[in-house]
Amino acid sequence: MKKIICILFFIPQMLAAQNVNYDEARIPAYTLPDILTGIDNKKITSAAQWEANRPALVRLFAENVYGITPEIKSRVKYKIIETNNNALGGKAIRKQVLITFEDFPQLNGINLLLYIPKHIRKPSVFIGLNFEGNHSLGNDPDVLITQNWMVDFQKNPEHIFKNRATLASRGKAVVETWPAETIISKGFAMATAYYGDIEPDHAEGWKAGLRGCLNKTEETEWSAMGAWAWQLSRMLDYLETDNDVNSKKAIVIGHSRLGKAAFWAAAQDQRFAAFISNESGEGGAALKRRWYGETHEIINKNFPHWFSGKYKTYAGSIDALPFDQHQLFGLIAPRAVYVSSAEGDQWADPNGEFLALKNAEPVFALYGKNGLGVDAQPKVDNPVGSDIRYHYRSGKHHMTAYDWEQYLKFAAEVVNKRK
Ligand code: GTR
Repeated sequence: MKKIICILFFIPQMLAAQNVNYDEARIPAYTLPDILTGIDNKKITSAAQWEANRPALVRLFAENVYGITPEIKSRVKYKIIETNNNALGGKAIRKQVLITFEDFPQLNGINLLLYIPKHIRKPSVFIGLNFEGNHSLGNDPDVLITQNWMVDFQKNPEHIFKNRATLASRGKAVVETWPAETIISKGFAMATAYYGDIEPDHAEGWKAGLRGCLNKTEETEWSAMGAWAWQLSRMLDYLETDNDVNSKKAIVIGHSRLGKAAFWAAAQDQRFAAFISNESGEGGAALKRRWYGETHEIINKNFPHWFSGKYKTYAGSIDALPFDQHQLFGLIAPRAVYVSSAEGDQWADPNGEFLALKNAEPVFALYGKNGLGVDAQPKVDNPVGSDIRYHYRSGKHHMTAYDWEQYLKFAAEVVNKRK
């Protein structure tokens, strides 16, 4: 398993090896745009002023990076495919909900898998996308196998054959991002869906996905990241109709590319009560201006569909971007946020992830929220912060039991306690 993840992770690094820097001392000096200067160039000194600045800042990120999410008005149907009141050894309620869009019959719809602990009434809920279908996450035999196209992450035809999941791939996810039993035992619900339900993750994938339904060309307003973020909001729409969970306490979480999508979803959609970035790196939690690990040029070369056409025009001139990712964290305030990096994941620029969150502190302070409590990136396995939190884990690019231990603590201490 670990070997597969390493291969996956290192391919793009090998492709672009000549441009990759892992030496902090070689990073050219850069200046971050002042987070407390509004789009109108006026100084921001109150939460109200930050709120007033919010829509224009979201718009700026959309225009330049993630693409503009169009107004999509399609009638939505929720079909509860099945419910089981004795799932996960009798500890959880399981629901599988098919979300379809009347105007886009070409799409199979979003298959939402929901586990709800039985010992808590209306629990907070972790919500996020998964890499290889709901069935790949655990050994629950009744979870439906996704029929949709998927990236051949594993290079193992027993699990993914001709870009489709096989029966044998149940419980065989390349990244075990969702420990359902642990989440349930701590009194939280989880809601997840396969990210390829809305757009297959390849350069031409938009044609078969939601963006294709809208007849937008790839290079126009929005991007695959935008479509996946949209998917997360539609999953939350459903949760708002489900009385068994507390949708006001929805914690959007994502690993790696799915962390980038979750970040953009949380920035745009303030209904998400909290955001957790697990090694989302370039295009996610990491500062763009730092020449360290994956860069703007590399990510756009390897994944041209992830971001908007406009974003590509900053190749070689990233300093010209009128913002950086610390401001995207500012857009999460005053909600709770957790960022995690891993020592064996220098590709994601762990220190750049820390610095982005650190430089967002002034916005959280406007709302009376505490900062990280440290000035420099902490040592490994030493979580810091209270309202906003960060850890630098030992080990590789992954989402581990250690990560979840911190997230569940954070959810109990911060998210559950908020009004
Ligand atoms: C890598 C990519 C990263 C990250 C990762 C993943 O190949 O360079 O930005 O998104 O994939 O999603 O696993």
